[in-house]
Amino acid sequence: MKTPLKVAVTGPAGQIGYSLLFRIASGAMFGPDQPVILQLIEVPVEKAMQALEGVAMELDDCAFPLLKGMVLTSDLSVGFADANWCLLVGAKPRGPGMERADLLKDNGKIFTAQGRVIDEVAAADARVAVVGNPANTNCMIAASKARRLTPDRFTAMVRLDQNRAQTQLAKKAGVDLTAVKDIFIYGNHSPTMFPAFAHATITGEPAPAVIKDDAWLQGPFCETVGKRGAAIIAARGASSAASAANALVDHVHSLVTPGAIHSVAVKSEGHYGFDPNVWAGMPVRTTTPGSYEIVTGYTMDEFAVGKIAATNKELTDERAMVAELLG
Ligand code: NAX
Repeated sequence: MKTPLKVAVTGPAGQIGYSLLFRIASGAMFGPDQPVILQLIEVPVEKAMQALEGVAMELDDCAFPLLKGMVLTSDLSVGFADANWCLLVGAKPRGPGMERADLLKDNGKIFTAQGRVIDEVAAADARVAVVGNPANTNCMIAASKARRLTPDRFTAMVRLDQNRAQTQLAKKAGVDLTAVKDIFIYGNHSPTMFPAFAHATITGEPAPAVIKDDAWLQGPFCETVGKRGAAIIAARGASSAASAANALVDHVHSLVTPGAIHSVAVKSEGHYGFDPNVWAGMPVRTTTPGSYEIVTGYTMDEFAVGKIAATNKELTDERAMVAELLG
């Protein structure tokens, strides 16, 4: 029997949490022979902690053989203690009339505290995956608080956008989903993101050659992927949760699977024209479990360069809005 992994999750009583925890405990994230201990961190509000108790009761009632323990807490230093993975899902939602700058600042404070405590108490091999929005910038803030853990340990999720783009390409081409490969997301997890269709393949051929509709690829395709979150809110009356949880399972699973090539928001280090110090989506290749290298060498055409410049600008603007929280 392997040693259980300690998996800290913030926002476990929320929508995404409710779809996520059961998948982690069932083995979908770390594999069918990897036991886990869930360290669940909610806000210190009675209603939230009570809801968390209910979720924990349901996890008990699933009798998952891999679930070796649960910690329910609102104390960051308890929740992140010795954690191997820190999944930062909880965040403050944007309220009516709230400016984006205020949302950035309010969430920035949350990720400042979490980054600091993770750096102090998490395991030596700790990895962090940020889902709470604005995910890229929250991740940058958390990473900026770390002195022990290097920036590459901090990633933000753009996998939901990759999954969305893959499905849209398959539908348009009328092929099975598995025929679509190498569709990667560049930039911010926001409508400015760029799904780089020119590098995607469909049954081994370049996607544009199969789809033969550049206007659709540059227009409705990019727009559908970029605004899918809003379309789901409009249809469902609530934001994407099960698909977001599924994408986080994919994000982490790919990061622990050597050889996997997938979209992750990482410190750009200047690749693909991004500011070196923003967290931007791009393709990475997992090297050893938890570690990765940025896949370089994709050439960008004029359209792609313009899209990347726009999403990079949004990321640097976000950084300017939280400048006082960094470092
Ligand atoms: P919910 O509002 O349903 O749940 C959030 C939970 O987080 C609540 O239980 C709340 O009490 C808790 N929470 C808030 N602040 C916390 C803190 N400081 N520490 C611990 N827990 C805290 O939101 P949900 O639908 O689960 O979404 C969570 C976050 O994911 C949001 O920020 C949302 O915008 C973001 N998303 C990110 C996506 C991505 O692809 N990166 C896609 C889905 C989702 O929209």
